[in-house]
Amino acid sequence: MSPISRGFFGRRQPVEDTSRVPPGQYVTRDFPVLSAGPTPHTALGEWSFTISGQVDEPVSWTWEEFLALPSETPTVDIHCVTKWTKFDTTWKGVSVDTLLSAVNTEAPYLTAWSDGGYTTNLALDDVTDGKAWVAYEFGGAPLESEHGGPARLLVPHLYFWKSAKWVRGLTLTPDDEPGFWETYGYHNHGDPWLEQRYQGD
Ligand SMILES: Nc1nc2c(c(=O)[nH]1)N[C@H]1C(S)=C(S)[C@@H](COP(=O)(O)O)O[C@H]1N2
Ligand SMILES: [Mo]
Repeated sequence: MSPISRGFFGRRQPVEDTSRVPPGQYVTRDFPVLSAGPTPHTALGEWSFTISGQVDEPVSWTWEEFLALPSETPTVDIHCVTKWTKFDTTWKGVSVDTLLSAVNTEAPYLTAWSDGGYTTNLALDDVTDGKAWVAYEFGGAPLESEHGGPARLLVPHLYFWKSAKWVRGLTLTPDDEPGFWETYGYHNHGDPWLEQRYQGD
């Protein structure tokens, strides 16, 4: 008998494209929920999105105004520092380029802040040129609150803790100010391809 039988191949799962799996990650089809605190439930009538800080003039959108902004439908792979990677997630949202075009700024950094008090810091270079969105649909449906609805930041090229759930605004800053997990020892940048999980990596 041949050492590798037909039955063996017949039972095999489809092989993942390993070139899309960053070092130390495994691929999951689930969508795990990871939150540091309770899920906030902000009524859409109370919701707004604000760009403030080092800008010429702060700008705010209501929920209705936000939905009327030009939107995009990115399909992206996401990578959590707890080692799961999920392929081909589909979103709808407004690109951060579109949002930032409403202000004039020289600031090189920003802090994304959320209902519930979560923050995360990002370099402007990491969220511009088509690299980040404020997403309000996942898989063709309104984003579920446990996954950050009504809207969350989506920065798929960095570990998923940078993708702030329940995001309400971006504060432009002259200096890089560590956010929630960055203060607790997570890496400041968080590039999954460089395995920048924790400070010192
Ligand atoms: N506001 C907020 N955003 C957050 C978090 C959080 O605790 N609060 N956790 C982060 C982490 S560590 C991860 S891995 C992802 C998880 O997103 P998910 O629950 O949709 O999978 O959200 C990120 N954004
Ligand atoms: Mo995470």
